[in-house]
Amino acid sequence: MLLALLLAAAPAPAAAAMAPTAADAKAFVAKVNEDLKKLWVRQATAEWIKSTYITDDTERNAAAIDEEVMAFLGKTVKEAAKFRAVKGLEPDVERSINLLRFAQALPAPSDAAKREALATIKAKLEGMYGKGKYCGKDDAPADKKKCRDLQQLSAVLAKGGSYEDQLEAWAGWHTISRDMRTDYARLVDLANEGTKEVGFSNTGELWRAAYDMPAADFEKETDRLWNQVKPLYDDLHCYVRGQLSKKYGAQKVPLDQPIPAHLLGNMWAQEWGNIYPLVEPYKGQPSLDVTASLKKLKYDEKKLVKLGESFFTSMGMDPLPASFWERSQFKKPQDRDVVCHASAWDVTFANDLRIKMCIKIDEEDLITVHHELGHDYYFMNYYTLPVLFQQGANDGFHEAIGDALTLSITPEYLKKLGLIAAVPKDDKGLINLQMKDALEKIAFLPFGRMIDQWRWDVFSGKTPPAEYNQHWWELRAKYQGLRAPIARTEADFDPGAKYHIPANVPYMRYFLARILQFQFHRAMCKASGHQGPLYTCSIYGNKEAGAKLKAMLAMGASKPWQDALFAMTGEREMDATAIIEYFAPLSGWLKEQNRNLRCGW
Ligand code: X8Z
Ligand code: ZN
Repeated sequence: MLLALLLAAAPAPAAAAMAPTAADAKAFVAKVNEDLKKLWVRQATAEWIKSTYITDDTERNAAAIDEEVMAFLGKTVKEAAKFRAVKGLEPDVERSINLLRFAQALPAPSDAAKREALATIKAKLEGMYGKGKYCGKDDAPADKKKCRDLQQLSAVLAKGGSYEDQLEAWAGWHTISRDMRTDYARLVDLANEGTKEVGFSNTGELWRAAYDMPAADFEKETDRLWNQVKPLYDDLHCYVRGQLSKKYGAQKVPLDQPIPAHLLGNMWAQEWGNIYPLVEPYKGQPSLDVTASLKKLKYDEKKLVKLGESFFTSMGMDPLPASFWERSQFKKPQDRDVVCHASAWDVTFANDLRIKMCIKIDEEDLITVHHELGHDYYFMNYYTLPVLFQQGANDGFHEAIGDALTLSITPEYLKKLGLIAAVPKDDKGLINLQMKDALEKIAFLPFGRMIDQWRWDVFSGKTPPAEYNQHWWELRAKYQGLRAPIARTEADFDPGAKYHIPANVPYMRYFLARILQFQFHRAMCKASGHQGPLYTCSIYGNKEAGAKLKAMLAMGASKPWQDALFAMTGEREMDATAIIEYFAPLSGWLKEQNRNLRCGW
């Protein structure tokens, strides 16, 4: 009797009682989606307020909620681990559990004080960037003494004045990040500590693991893609260097050296469209200058955004909700600091779409408006999904949508809008047009590839704080063929002068997007029945292409990106042959031009 009683009271074997079931996992995921949505709405609300009004208060407020989100995710990711081995998980449940690990770019340590430190540093660094201004020395001429922000300093480079004026603007902006160095090093340590707790060796590995393939394979993918496009970049670099050397002299721009980084019309030399007049292949062709016409036709910010929206609606998408027009920030406020770096939002994860920009009326921002609306149309098409699936198929997809549409902003389209006077007719016109496009699209590729190489190396410890700046310039030289225009030391922190470093936005997405957008364009052109070379295709107004795009957007992140790519293109690999095909005429022309030059650096 006693024995029987004892047996009955004995607990069941531990493993059997504890083992979670597929149903438990499903319930867990449902609850996480519910809780996370509430937290993310609060976080996005605080972020929106902070980004449109940078003060100590809004920064502290955003950091406090960020900390809550980090605590929740840290705890939840660890809880989720116990479901990974459960047999018979529904595919959506399994995928959600997997995605959860990548829901934050910088996981925080479970130690509360360290988590608070990480949240505070994150908010502070982005604030430092947003508030960044360069004030000239007291003995500087009046126009250089006053404090200038990124927009004003960038305008100097965009205009392309003297070597010295551009150098002053470049060096000036690169002073704003010097004080970020110590905080950045601390952030790296804290994030790595949090990352280890969720099972990755460092934060760079976590970032690389988020692409539905092993992290090591993803790194190889980025190299494979880069090697596909590198020859075209090298040809462009060679030709552009030759033209810069003619303008500034071979002493300042030697023909066998990396190019000084301040002469490409852009603060980071990431896109070179502003130096088009300097490198225009053929003079006397119809003008491609859209900026002048936008100003002449009295475009304002709203009209520019309306033009962007009309591209999407032409393909069968819905108009943007009324709240978009009430809540977005189009113009830089004059009375306060804001984060001017363009972004797109769904603040309540329920079609509460917005963009936040400090729009300039020029061609660059016409393109950026389409880019941002691409994000908003992604949001619009997937906001009914559980919040963990409210993401791009991978982050490169999200960045590629608006850009893919801009590949259909053809001369014919611009002429119809009265933004150019005549459509280029012959081969010379085509080469001019391709040069203009390549300065944006091809020039960007090595920049897109190198930024996270730097961060991967920093997170892995390969590059310690004492080598931050030196390694930055090694990579700038290796990938882009650029050099710092003046001596740099480890008192400088040049990576911090690029938004995505202090804002901790992973950057490989933009490299992938530059390649994917041509792949998407090729697929949508095919769907539209386009015949002829890829560079002549426009999908403006095409409902078949629109339907294809919509179907992919609506998938969000609910399936591996390979499935989303397949639905769109019939291909399962990211592939640079579309961008190469697109630029075939320019590629041949560049080779001819560079015949007698010594390319490389
Ligand atoms: O950051 C952006 C967008 C917001 S997602 C404006 N881009 C990268 C950059 O500015 O560095 C778009 C192109 C690359
Ligand atoms: Zn973007």
